[in-house]
Parts: sequence; structure tokens; C-alpha cells
Amino acid sequence: MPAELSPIDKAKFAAARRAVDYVEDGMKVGLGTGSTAAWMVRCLGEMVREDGLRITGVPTSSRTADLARQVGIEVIGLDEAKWLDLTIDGADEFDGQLNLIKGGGGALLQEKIVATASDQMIVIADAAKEVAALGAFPLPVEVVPFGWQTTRALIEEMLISMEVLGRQTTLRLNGTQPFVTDEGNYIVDLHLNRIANPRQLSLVLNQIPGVVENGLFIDICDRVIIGGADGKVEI
Ligand code: ABF
Repeated sequence: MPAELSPIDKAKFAAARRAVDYVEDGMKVGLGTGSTAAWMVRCLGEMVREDGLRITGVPTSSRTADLARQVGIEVIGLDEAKWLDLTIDGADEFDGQLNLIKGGGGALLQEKIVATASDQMIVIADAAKEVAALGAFPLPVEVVPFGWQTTRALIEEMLISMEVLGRQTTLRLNGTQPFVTDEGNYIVDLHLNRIANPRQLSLVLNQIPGVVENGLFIDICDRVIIGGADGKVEI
């Protein structure tokens, strides 16, 4: 473990370090985004450089692509890879059914496409990400810029009709400008407090014209590796 890490980084590193044990020679691996996933990319890079591990990585964001190349991982696109053996990624929240909220880093669309195209998805997280019910973390919804205010109004109407408790929505900003995803879209964050039925909400959100994808990952994650600040992990 690198020296001088904060307790939270120790936990993230521990989860990442354990997750790379699932990576085998010759695998095509989806590389997640975020600070926990970045530890995993660095660990894999070390295995490539020092142990001769041969893998190809499919990154879920331009940030991860840059990091993967820097640490020596061969990077290919999903269309070239077609299907992946394993994706390892972080999350913003996970529940007991392994449902997730993702997208706090703004990369939910590529993350969902890549994870869905994988035989297995492993989530790496610190214990603070575990919740009884999803929703305290704002749910990111990626929307096309054209007519985004109309799309947002439709989302708000839907939340009212579904009697969802928290209904505040905010456009994600980068300084004073809208945050723009790798696909050129905007993100509307939904402040819901508690999501009673994540599966239903995910389906309904994706029916709204202008919505590209939402940050609920249902039936996608196979395993969560929870890292502790003492370096121990729980799976
Ligand atoms: C990605 O990074 C996202 O889906 C999630 O929003 C975020 C988690 O970041 P971190 O690992 O920095 O907490 O996995």
C-alpha cells in the first residue's frame, strides 16, 4: 500500500487491490472512473509493467483512458473489444441487492454501456457507500442539451406523478457553465432522499424524451468489494 494515504484512500486502495485479483492474463477489462477506480487502474498498470500481465482495457471516460495509457495499459474502444470479461468500477451508493447509484463523476453513460457489455461487474467502494435504500446521493440523469429545460420539467412532473418524496432537481455545473459529459450531454441531478423502487424509477426515467440514461444500475453488479481503512476487505 502506498505510504501516507488518508484513511478513505486506504479503504479505496484496499478494495481496488483486492479487485485486481480477479483479473487474469488475456482478459478484456472495463476500466471504471472515479478515485477508487483510479487506484484499480494504477494497480493493473503495475501488474502489466512488473508482472507481465497481458490485458486490454476499455476505459469508461477520457480521464480513465489517459490514466490507463500513462500506467502502461493497452487501451481499446468497446466496439473493438465487442465483449468484456470483467468491468471494475466505483459507485456512489450501493444497497443490499447490489443496486447502485453511479454518475457522480459524470461518466454514467459509458460506465453503464461498458458494465452491461461485461460477463462480470465488480464494484469497489469504501464502507460509507453502503446504504439501506438508495437516494441520499443525488441521482444523475444524463440529458441531451437540446430542450434540456423541457426534459427537466418532464422529469419533475414524473416525480410528482410517482409521488416521489424529494423532487428538487439541479443542472450540474462546471463553474458557471453546464457540466458537459464525454458525449456532449448535460446532467440533471435528482435530489430524492430515498428511492422506494429503483427499478421502476429507472425504467420510467429512460422513457422521457431527452433523457439519455440515468445513474441507477439495476441487475448489473455481481459483487461489491468493500475496503476498510485498516486495509481489510469484505466481499
Ligand atoms: C464512478 O466514480 C462513478 O460512477 C461514481 O460516480 C464515482 C465514484 O467515485 P469515487 O470512487 O471517487 O468515490 O465510479
